[in-house]
Amino acid sequence: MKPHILTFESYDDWDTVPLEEAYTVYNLPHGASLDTLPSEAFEAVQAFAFKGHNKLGADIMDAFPKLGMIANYGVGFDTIDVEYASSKGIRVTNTPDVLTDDVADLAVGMVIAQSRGIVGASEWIRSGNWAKNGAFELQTKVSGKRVGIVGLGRIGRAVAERLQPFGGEIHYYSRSPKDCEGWIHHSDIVAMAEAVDTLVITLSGGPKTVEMVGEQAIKALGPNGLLVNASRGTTVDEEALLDALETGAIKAAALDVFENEPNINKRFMALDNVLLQPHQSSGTVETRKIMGQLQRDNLAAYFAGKELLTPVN
Ligand code: 8YV
Repeated sequence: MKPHILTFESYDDWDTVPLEEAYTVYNLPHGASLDTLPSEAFEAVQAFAFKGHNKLGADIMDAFPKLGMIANYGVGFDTIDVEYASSKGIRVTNTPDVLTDDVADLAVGMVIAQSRGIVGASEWIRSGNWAKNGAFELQTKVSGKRVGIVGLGRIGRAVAERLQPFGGEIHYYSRSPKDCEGWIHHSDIVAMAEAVDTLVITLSGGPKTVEMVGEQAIKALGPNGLLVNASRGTTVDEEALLDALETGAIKAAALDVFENEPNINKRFMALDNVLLQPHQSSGTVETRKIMGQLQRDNLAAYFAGKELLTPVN
């Protein structure tokens, strides 16, 4: 008999087909509550193929007495109560490394797009402004600038490596200096924000990093500063960021993540100095296929009693 699993949100066919070949699959679509599942699912499900950014806590885990494994589709697992899972002997895995390039690519893309006004420039043509009113307003140079990376993990390092050839300075914030010659270490985010033109946030989510980039750091970037967030919305004081964007305390922001996704703060909509992305940094066909494969490989290892490939606990 095939093991029973519960998948969350929706998957593409390249994931659904192999999942259904290997398992009896129940699915909890986006926004659906547990009551919508058939009653036999609760006793049967042994593992979750988890996806999305909703909370996964004790209430959901406890509803499935045979649950032994949560395979997360994503590197970040801040919405999963890993401590509770561990206390119940439930193993948790994630999908690190395979999405690093994509997240770093998008972060750098956001730096360039927002500095050079690429989205607004396209709109300038479509709206007929180029023909009617002439040249687009002058933008901000990217090369040679000082960039501060908040959190020099796998993704932060990949962002820094991509930006290094632009010839500016690379600064980074981390608790202790890392092995990266030529990059400037800061143990204080506010001091780093004062020293750079652009701040790129690549922290992991979770309670330890909540609003780590606070009002002071945002203001320290100054009126020519650009803030880019490719981590989690929780890492930034979003109200302070909105205030700074509205008053011109900083010049611009480019954000792939928000506090309340997908129903983001409406104040963002009224601002033309913020580039908005719908949490899509790992969202390429190539990477999503590999993420799905790694999630399935972890599930397969669990059911085969083998060592998990990318365990979190
Ligand atoms: C999501 C992400 O997993 O990996 C992460 O931490 O935030 C993303 O890759 C993806 O959007 C699916 O929800």
